[in-house]
Amino acid sequence: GRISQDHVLVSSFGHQAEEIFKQVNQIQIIACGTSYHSGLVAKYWFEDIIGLPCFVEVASEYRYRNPVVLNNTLFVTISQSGETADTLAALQQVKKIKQEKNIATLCICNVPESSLTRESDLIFLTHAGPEIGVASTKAFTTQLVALALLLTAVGRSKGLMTEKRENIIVKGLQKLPGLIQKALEHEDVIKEMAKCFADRDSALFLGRGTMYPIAMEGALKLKEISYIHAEAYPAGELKHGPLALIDEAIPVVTIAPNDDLLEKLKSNLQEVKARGGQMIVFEDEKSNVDSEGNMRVVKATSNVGRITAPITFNIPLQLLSYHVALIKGTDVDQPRNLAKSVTV
Ligand code: F1P
Repeated sequence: GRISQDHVLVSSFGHQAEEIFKQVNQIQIIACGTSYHSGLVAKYWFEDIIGLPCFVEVASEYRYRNPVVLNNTLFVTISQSGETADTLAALQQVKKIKQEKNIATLCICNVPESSLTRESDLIFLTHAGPEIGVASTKAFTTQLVALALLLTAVGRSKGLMTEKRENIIVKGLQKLPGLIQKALEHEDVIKEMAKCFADRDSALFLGRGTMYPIAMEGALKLKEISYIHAEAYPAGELKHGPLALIDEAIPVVTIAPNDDLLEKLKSNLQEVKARGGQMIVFEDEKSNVDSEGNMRVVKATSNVGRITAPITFNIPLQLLSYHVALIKGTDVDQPRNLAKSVTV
């Protein structure tokens, strides 16, 4: 109901949200780690669905350079904890030129009373509940939903929403609970697949479009909780170098939704298969990736669209890292060398 009503949705970002969103000409997203990956998904959404430019950068770099911020930018920080020092420092830097450039700041955060929420003009709370483990999981899913709502709110305020665009976003979000439930049902198969990672040193994750940031997040989770070196590549980039890594010893995880990029992706997979890579493919019911030979295919979703695909496909990747970590006996909740809030 809340999504269908214009004013209720827009004002959930703050009282002045509608006035601010009307003036926005581009979005700049700043975040770290998992939160950065949700921002990268949003870039595809903003540019592809409503045609609004969206730039995304890790706070740990942004804060140490002299970035050019354009007039009428909506400066969005994303953070589970709201205390990440790099993200806060980037926000402080931009606040110095806020008036002069008509910049508004918004934070998407899971902790109501945090440094980021205190320092931002607009606040959107993700309501993910407490994140017990160090590695963000629920936070990521809820950040993506928050960003889809931001896309709707900005699109509506600027008069950029057509019926078709509304349908892509709103209908997608309404289908989400059922789709996530279905993705979770594959846990037993994923647990079985996890066995082929436990004795490996490295893994590759491939995706195209929004599945590229989802692949990056899948690789980060494997690094964070299973201590396996993992890299993510946009599938089209393989031929520009990473193909040299492929042999029988490397598991290659690919996400294959049934979208316009599927045929290209299938030909990328053939290149990996021909070089003996051990393929694990999470696909949509209708994607029909050939499962012969060294390809193991899981039909993880059915009929996902532009909004629902990244949110849903992330679930099997999180489960995969979780089960690899359990097999390796690493501490899923308290990985070595990591802190929940990186405040330095
Ligand atoms: C950012 C982050 C997490 C990561 C780990 C270290 O935190 O990089 O994504 O899983 O906990 O910090 P935040 O800004 O989202 O709180």
